[in-house]
Amino acid sequence: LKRKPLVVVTRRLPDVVETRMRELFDTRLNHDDKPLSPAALVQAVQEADVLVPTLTDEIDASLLAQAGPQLRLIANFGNGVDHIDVDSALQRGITVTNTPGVLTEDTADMTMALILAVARRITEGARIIPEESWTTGWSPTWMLGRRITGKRLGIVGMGRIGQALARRARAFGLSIHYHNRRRVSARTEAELEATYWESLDQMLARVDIVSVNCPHTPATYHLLSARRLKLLKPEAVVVNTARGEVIDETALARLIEVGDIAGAGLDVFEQEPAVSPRLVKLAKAGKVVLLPHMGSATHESRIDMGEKVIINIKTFMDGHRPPDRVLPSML
Ligand code: 8YV
Repeated sequence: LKRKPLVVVTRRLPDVVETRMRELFDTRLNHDDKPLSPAALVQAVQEADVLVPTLTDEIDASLLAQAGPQLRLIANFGNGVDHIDVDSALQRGITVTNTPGVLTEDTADMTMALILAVARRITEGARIIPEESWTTGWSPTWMLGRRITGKRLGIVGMGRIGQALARRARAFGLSIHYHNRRRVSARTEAELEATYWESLDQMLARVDIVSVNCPHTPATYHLLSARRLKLLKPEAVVVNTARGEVIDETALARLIEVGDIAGAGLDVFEQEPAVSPRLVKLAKAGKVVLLPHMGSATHESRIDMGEKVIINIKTFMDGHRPPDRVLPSML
């Protein structure tokens, strides 16, 4: 009898996903839900046929160098693979998969929520009544935010999430501008009434809201650099539900502090879970809205992500090409 593959999962996953995994594979789960220690991660790559990591696991070249020859697949639970040295995995003949498509709508919702939260001061306003500080009552000039209808949204990265955001933003009366490595199809552009900017610099100088929706790769690290952030209008707002590393966070904080950028809504940070004290201070002052990496955090997304992981493992183990292979051209 062929033995079942040993699948090592680094974090707790929804119950239905774990149950299904146990039925299909010889599954080693992590009931603690704390990230595996470096030693436990080494042990995992030495024993597992399949590793199921998440973004809290650093799968770098030195870890992969310690992997046993039985490790054939890294089936990431999540879309972004910037915590995995994909090149080094591929060189060792290890296939890498991710979970695209199933968290698109939820992440786009959260992006829209951040845009509204910053522009209309929602989190700031939501603190007032619980803190019992609504003492003076309503006033015509109090808690004024900025209208979003009629404003220009610049989307950096027009993939699935960028497009899902564009559809939502159009319903809110925003005009859609985007920068991407490649222009999207004429049909998609027409459907979204989106204007393509080959030059990110030119787009940044013209938009009122900029949303980061591209992956973090060597090419996008600090894509929104200090120099580029300075191109934004002083009324502009920056939103990020992708990866912290795409924005020079220190420069962003500084520009908001001095009033060269109006505010920001951030769900991701350069050194998670640590967040720069300057950003925290700005959040207390109501200039920025900070969320702890919640973009795809719905029950539905997590279950669908788990199903994708299972399909990728099962297809691979059956000797076929898994649907969500990560290829070097994507990085
Ligand atoms: C997850 C994400 O929270 O998919 C991604 O890239 O950032 C989120 O969906 C995380 O990746 C889970 O590993």
